[in-house]
Order: sequence, then structure tokens, then C-alpha cells
Amino acid sequence: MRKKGLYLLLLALVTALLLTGCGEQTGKQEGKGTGKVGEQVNYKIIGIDPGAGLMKATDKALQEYELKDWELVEGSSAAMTAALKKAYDKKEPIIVTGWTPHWMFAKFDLKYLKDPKGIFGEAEAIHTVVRKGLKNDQPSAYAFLDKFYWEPSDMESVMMAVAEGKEPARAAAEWVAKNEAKVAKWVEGIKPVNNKKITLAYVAWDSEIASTYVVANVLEQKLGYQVELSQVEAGPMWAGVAGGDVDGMVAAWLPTTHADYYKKFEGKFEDLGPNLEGTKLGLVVPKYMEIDSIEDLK
Ligand code: PBE
Repeated sequence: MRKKGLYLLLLALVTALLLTGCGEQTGKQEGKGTGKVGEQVNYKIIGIDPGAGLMKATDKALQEYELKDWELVEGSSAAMTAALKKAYDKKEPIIVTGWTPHWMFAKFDLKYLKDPKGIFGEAEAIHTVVRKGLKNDQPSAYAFLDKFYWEPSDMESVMMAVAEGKEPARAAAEWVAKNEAKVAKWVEGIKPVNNKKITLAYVAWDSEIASTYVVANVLEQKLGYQVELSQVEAGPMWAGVAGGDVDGMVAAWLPTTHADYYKKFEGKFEDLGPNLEGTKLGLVVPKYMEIDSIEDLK
């Protein structure tokens, strides 16, 4: 009787151990993405706002790599990073549309999927674009916008502060205070104005929230402007500057990402050139996923 009980207990223990072992293995396989990545992520790529050039590039990638079963999910930058964080915390597989500069690469261990067909383009630059006539109407703002140029690491530090919960205006003000010398060069020799109004358009991309609030802070604090920020979609941002309804923006990704908008409105705006160089776009996954190329999604 006692022997039988012991035997049964042992059997139960061994069975339990075996089951746990098997369960663990399955879990591991799923998390690491061996086999069918598509099934693990329901053939979904988590996108951002539909007007983003990144979304058009991803649509093109789905075609060019013949990923017929796949769906690009529209949303927003905020929804994308929220989905990424949720999956990452649980070590679950996820594929998102991503770009650099972005705080997510500092917060999470991520990698770009290789893009052998070059659909997402080479490194490009973010340009400052203003309405025609701004040079005459608002020479001080124009001179500063023309001068505005910073490094990816500058933008990232503002982005990071916002990602960690700071109000964008506060994060921008703190960055400006910490970078006196750089800011002084941007406004050197420019005459401040007395409370003139100026409107900047931007899209709620984390990178552009950072740059736009920094530029607004400098216009207000160093040059005496009263800045109105207009948060819109990418199409209306370009249309606003081209139509003269807004004075300018610092969010034009060129020559590739916003090529359509650039062509559509060509001749109706003034391109002041790069304010940041060395960007990148693509499909991004956590490093714990065992895929390396967009081709692995087939
Ligand atoms: N982005 C960030 C934008 C430009 C800035 C890469 C998401 C886009 O795709 O249009």
C-alpha cells in the first residue's frame, strides 16, 4: 500500500516534469520565431499613421517581397510603440514599422530587418520647408529656420525625455537650457521681434514632436515670436505650407520618404535644406526574434 502510493507519487512527478518541459519548449519556439513568423504575429505588421511615407514604403515592400498574406495595420506612432512595449515585455514576437532617430532603440533591444531590395531607401535627411514669401514677411524666423540644424543624438535626447513622460514643451525647454552654445549659434545676429505670430505644422511622429517643440521654444524664448503649433497629418502638413496657411515645418523626410508630397507641391514651397542627417526607415523586430531579413517573412 505504502509502496504503491510512493510509486504513484513518483509517476505523477515525472509526468508533471515532462509536461512542464514540453510546455517550455513550445513557448521558447514561439518566442524565438523559428518556423512560421507569419503565424506567430498573425501576418500583421504594426504600422503608424496612414499618411507617413513609411507606410507607403511598407506597402511597396509587401508587394515587392510578395508577402501576399500580410496586413499592414494602420494606427499612430503612439499606438505602435505601445504595442511594441506590450509584446517586448512578454518576449512575444512583433513586427513594427520603425525609424531612426527614435527612442525605441535605446529602450528596447531591436533590429532592422534587412532589406535586400532596397525598398526603404538609403539614409536620408530631415528638411526644413517654409511657405513662399516667409523670407520677406518674417525675416527673423526665416533666418533661424534656415540655420536650424542638429544631430540625431540631440533629437534622441528630447524624444527620450518625452517618452519618459515629460510634456514636449518642457522637454524642449530643458534641452534648450542645457544646450546654450548650440542654440546661441542658431540665433546669432538675428533680430528678435515683438510678439509676432508664426505657425508651424507637424505630425505626431515622436521625432517631429521633439524637433518642432525645440524650434518653437527657440522662436518664443530667443526671438520673441508667438508660436502656434498645428498638429496634422502628413498630407495636410505639406498642403498647409504649400498653400501658405502655415509658415513652415521641420518634418520633411527627403529625398525618398516624402517624395510624393514633394512632387505634388513642387514649386509652391521653399526647401531650406537638411536640419538633421542620417535617418533610416524599415521593418523593426525585437532582437530575440530569429529572423534577419524581410525575405524571412515569406
Ligand atoms: N516617419 C517619421 C515619417 C517621417 C518622420 C519616418 C514616421 C514618415 O514615414 O513619413
